[in-house]
Amino acid sequence: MTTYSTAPIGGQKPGTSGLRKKTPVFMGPNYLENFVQATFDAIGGVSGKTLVLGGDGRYFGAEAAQVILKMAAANGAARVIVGQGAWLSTPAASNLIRARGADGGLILSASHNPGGPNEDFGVKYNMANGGPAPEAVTEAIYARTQEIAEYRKLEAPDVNLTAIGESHLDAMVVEVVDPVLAYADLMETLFDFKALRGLFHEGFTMRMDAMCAITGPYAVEIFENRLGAAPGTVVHETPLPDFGGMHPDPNPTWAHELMAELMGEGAPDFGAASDGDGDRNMILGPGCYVSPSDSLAVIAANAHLVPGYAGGLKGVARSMPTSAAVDRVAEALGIDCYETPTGWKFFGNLMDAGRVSLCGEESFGTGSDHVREKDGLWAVLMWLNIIAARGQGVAEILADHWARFGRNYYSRHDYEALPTDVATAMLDDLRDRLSGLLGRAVSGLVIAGADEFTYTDPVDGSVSARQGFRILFEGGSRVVLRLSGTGTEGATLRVYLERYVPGPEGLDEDPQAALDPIIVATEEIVGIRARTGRAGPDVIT
Ligand code: VG1
Ligand code: CO
Repeated sequence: MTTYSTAPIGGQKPGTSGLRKKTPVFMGPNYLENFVQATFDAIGGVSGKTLVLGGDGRYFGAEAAQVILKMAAANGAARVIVGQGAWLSTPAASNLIRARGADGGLILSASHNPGGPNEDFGVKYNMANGGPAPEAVTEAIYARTQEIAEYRKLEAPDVNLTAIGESHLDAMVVEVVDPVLAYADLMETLFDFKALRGLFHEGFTMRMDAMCAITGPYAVEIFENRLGAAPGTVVHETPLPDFGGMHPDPNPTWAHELMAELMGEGAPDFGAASDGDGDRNMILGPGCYVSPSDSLAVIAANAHLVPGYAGGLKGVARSMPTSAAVDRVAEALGIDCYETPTGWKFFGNLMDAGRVSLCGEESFGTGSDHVREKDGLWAVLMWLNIIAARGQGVAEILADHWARFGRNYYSRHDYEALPTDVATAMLDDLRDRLSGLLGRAVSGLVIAGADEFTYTDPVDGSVSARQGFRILFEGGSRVVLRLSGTGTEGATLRVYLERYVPGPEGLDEDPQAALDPIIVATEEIVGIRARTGRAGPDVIT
C-alpha cells in the first residue's frame, strides 16, 4: 500500500523561511507527511524529477529524511541526491541543486532556532534555481495543506544514508553524496586560496565557532585541511542533534564564548561563527564586532579584490530593515541597489535576472549569486580574502570604510515570545495612527515619513504588502518595526534602529548610545514597554 488517507492540519503556513514548528508538532501523526505531500502537489508533482535532500543534523532530521525519501519514491521521483547522514548546509544544498541540475530540494532545518526533542524543527522547499520557494509557491503549498485528503508513501525499510553511493527505493535512485566536497570545490573557484594559505602560513590566527551545527565539517575541510589554519581553529565542530544545548545563532548574545575570546586578552586575528544550517555569519576582529549591515557594505566596497568578483558587481540588494550603508557603496560604484522585504526568497528573481551579484540582511546573512541562499562560510572567506588582499585587520578595514562613507549606526532590539494578541494589537494601532505621525516632533526628533513597506518585484511584478513599518526622522535616522516570521512561540517583535553620521567627527560612539534618541522616540510613538510590560528587549544585536 502506498496511499494513505489523511485530513488537513491547521497552521502549516510557511513563514519567512519554510515551515517551522516545535519538534513534537512535526513528529505528530501525519504532520510531516501532509506538508511534504502538499509541497509535491503544489509544484505539480515530482514524477520523473530529481530532488536534493539534506539538513543541519538536528534532532528528527534523519527520521524525516527517511519519510521524505519514501514519499518521493511513491510519488514517482526519478532520483534523490542526499547528503551523507542526511547532512547538507543550506548553501551547500542550494549549490547541489544548481550544480546537478535538480528540479528542487528539501532542506530539513529550523536554521538559527535551537534543536532537540522539545525545540524546533523545520522543512523548506527550494526551487530549481537553488533558492527558497517564492511567495506564490509557499502560498500554493499552504492552500494545498488545507484541502489534503491523502498522501503517498512507499512501505520499505530505511535507506542506508551512512555510506556514499547509489541504491534504489522501488524505481527511484537514492544517491548519497559527500555533503562537503562540491561546496568546498565551489569556494576554491571564487577565492584566492593561494593567498589565504599564505596568510595562515605567516601565522594569521582565527577562531571559527561552528556552534555544534552543520558548518563544522565544512569549516574544518576548508580552513584547516585546504587552507592550512592550525588544527583546532574550528571549535564546536561536530554537528549534534541538540547543538550541544547551544542556541546556534551567530550573534553577540548566543555566540558569547567566541565574543569573550575576541574581546579578551590574546585574541586571535579574526573570529567568525555561523548558525544551525550554515547560512548566517558573524564577523569579529580583536576587540571589534562588525555589524551585519556594515559587513555587507564592506564586502560590496572590496569585492573587486576577490577573484570571483574581480569584474565588478552587477548590483546589490538588501532587505528593507538592513541599514543603508551598502546604498552609499552602490552609489559610489555607480551600480543599482534594491530594497526587498525580509527573507532570502525575495533576492532570487534579482539574481536570476542578472541584476544583482551581492545581497545581504541585517540578520547576519550575506551572500552572492554563486548560490541562491545566504552563505555563512562564503562571507567568512570574503572577509579573509579582503584581509589578505589589503594587508589590514578587521578594525582597520572598518575604520577606513566609515572614514570614506560615513557610519550608519545600527542595532536591532528583539522582544521575544510576546502574547500574539498584544503584539498584533500594538502594530494594528500603529497602522491606524501612521498618517497622523507626519510632522510631529517626538523627543526632539521630527517625523519626516511613516509608512508600511510594500514591495513590487521588478522582475515579475508580484506584490508583497505589509512588510514592516518605517518611521523616518528628519536628518536620516529611522526605526523599522515588524513581527518575526520564523518563531514558534507567541510573537517576536523586531525593532530596527538606524542613524547616519557622515563623519569625520563622531564615528566611534557606542551604537546603543548613538541610537538612544531614536530608542526614546520609538517608545513614545509605539509604547512597546508600556503595552507589553517588558522592561527591555530580550536580544540586542
Ligand atoms: C529572520 C531574519 C531574516 C532571515 C530569516 C531566515 O526572519 O530576520 O532576515 O532571512 O530569519 O534566516 P524573521 O521573520 O524571524 O525576522 V535563517 O538563518 O533562520 O534561514
Ligand atoms: Co540559517
